[in-house]
Amino acid sequence: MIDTNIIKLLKNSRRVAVLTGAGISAESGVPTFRGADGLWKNYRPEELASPIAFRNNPDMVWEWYSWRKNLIKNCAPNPGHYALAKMEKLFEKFTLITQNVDGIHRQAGSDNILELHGNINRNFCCECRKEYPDNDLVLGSKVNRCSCGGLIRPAVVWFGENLPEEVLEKAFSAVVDCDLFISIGTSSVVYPAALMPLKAKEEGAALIEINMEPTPLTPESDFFLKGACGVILPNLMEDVHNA
Ligand code: BV8
Repeated sequence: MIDTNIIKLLKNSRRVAVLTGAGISAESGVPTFRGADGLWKNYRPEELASPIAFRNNPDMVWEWYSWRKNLIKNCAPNPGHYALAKMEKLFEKFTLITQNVDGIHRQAGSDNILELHGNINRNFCCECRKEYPDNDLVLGSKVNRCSCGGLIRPAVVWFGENLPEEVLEKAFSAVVDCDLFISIGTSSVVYPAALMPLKAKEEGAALIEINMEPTPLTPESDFFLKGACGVILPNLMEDVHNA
């Protein structure tokens, strides 16, 4: 049973912003980054998810993304994704801001999604920016080249790269406008995403965090729901429905 104060908060909120991280896709089989079996266990992020890494060793970086693309292709939405898709319909305004690049929120039926860090299923040429779907490329250990000769990279935001301006602007306007902010399944260490719950709170929003363990955000949260989001979110939706 979820704390009745949280149910009341959800019932009384009109404009909600949600930030998700890798934790929401963990129960779909997508590895997280910083957990015990995380992607960053064997590599430092800068060695793989940065423009310098790609420039220095495009084949190695492309092989890592090919491995992730093939893995994500077999990952389906879990009850946490579906609960968020349902939650979207409860409020006057609902913005789903995600750090995830796996595209699973859209598969689950969410609509107003802001992909802060891009989407692993899209690719473009570093030189002429021509876009390439995965089906036009060879996934594996050799990077692909564009007809112009440029290297083709995944359409994700790497460390040291700016986030897409329009997406960032829309995200921050939802952050300052919301009366409830829910941070779900993120270690809250990657910026500027990690600033968003703090900014929402500063602007007067209530702040709920859902995670398997405390994060640097937890002390700032009004409510911390400890546990798996694939369990907590459906329970939350059921309690709100029955309230
Ligand atoms: C930028 C690429 C301007 C795609 C990723 C201050 C302000 C601005 C920038 C910075 C700053 N300080 C430092 C920076 C630089 C840097 C940064 O934040 N570094 C950190 C590491 C200190 N930020 C940037 O470079 C950003 N760009 O700001 O541009 C600029 C330009 C130049 C110089 C300065 C500034 C770009 C950031 C984006 C990087 N790209 N990924 C890809 O390959 O995927 S980041 C990567 O981390 C993923 O995108 C991921 O989404 C993101 C965050 O990780 P999480 O989603 O939180 O995942 P994690 O594994 O860490 O945690 C999972 C959590 O889930 C855990 O807490 C776990 O307990 C929980 N969990 C697990 N299972 C469950 C669960 N919870 C509930 N239920 C479960 N079942």
